[in-house]
Amino acid sequence: MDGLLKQRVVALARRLGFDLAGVTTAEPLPEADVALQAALAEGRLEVLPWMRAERVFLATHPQELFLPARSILSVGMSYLSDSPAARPPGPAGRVARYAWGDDYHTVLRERLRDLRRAVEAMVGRPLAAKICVDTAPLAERAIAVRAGLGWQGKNATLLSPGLGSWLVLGEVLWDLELAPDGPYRGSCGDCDLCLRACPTGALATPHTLDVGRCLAYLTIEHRGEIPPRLRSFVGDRLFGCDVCQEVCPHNAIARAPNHRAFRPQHGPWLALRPLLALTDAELAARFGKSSLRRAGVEGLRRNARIVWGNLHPSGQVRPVGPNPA
Ligand code: B12
Ligand code: SF4
Ligand code: SF4
Repeated sequence: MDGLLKQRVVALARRLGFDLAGVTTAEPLPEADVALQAALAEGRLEVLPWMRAERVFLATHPQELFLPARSILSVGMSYLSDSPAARPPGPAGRVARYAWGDDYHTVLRERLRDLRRAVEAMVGRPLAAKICVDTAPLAERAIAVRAGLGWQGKNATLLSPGLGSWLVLGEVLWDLELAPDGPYRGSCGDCDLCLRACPTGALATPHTLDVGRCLAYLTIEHRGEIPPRLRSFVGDRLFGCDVCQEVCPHNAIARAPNHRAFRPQHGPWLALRPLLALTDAELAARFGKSSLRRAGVEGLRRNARIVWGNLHPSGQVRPVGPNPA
């Protein structure tokens, strides 16, 4: 195992703008395997049609996902920025913080590609490497914990001292033998603020999220109508939910790296009116480089209608159409 090379790779990752970087082995993740299998068996992942037994197995067996892997570089980037965009006039919906700037998938993937090229130049050979940012079947938070980046909080997010949980994660699986870092050994202690703050009770048990009740799932991933019994919980949340992070004491003291890529462009607030009749062309033009795309035209229109209805509970205003007022 090469300790010196590891240090150089981690230093390079820092220079490329990653706030956190650590290395772990490509060995299976047995604890995460048990947790994910339990989530599957208990039906907590049922609403995610792609999260099936095979994917869950791959998530905790990196070498099954990418056979040549000898180590994994885990990176984290904070999207915290301390100059939010101004609130537009009129009715507006709230956007989760990770989606205020450029789409993190693109931001991290491009940097990881640069990193891979730089490491290839450093070691003088092409690398067999797989870059993952969210979309690969990989338990990214469990990997980050084992690479020493932070701990998994009771709200299920990866938290790091000084940066809190305002982090997005990425990995490179490669055929490089790098000395692993030790796992992070922090915990939430007896705090339970996030469990009590979750609007829908999706965090009834620490560390285990009931995905079907989570507003991030309902407003981003869910297709079709949101069940009427859950619509009032959406409140003014147009896209995603940050409640279980906003109440976290570690986030109250988190430092903001203010990365240019995450400069707020689409949040914290978006005007509702233009979204009520959003078209595919407008989605591409306005949100082409943003994570907001993920909800799709139908999803954003649906969410805007629900938020509009929640903001006008007396029903005197018709919550559909391009100019509902
Ligand atoms: C599916 C998914 C979702 C789903 C389900 C989320 C969930 N908690 O499972 C939905 C759509 C709801 C969602 C929401 C969000 N997501 Co999301 N999501 C994912 C995705 C694609 C897979 C996650 C997964 O495997 N879930 C299944 C569950 C079972 O896995 P898990 O929670 O990691 O499992 C652990 C726990 O069960 C834990 N555990 C169980 N019991 C116990 C007991 C103890 C004592 C301990 C310590 C641990 C523990 O061990 C397991 C393994 O680590 C990942 C990317 C990836 N490939 O990993 C992004 C990812 C987790 N999401 C991310 C983000 C940013 C979000 C949101 C913040 C977005 C938002 N603001 O709206 C919210 C956060 C909601 C929350 N509180 O988790 C980031 C998280 C970064 C971070 N700091 O943690 C990720 C890593 C994407 C990325 N590359 O950056 N997401
Ligand atoms: S994202 Fe919102 S709904 Fe989901 S667990 Fe956190 S507080 Fe609850
Ligand atoms: S609010 Fe408290 S329990 Fe929840 S993640 Fe933060 S420290 Fe952990």
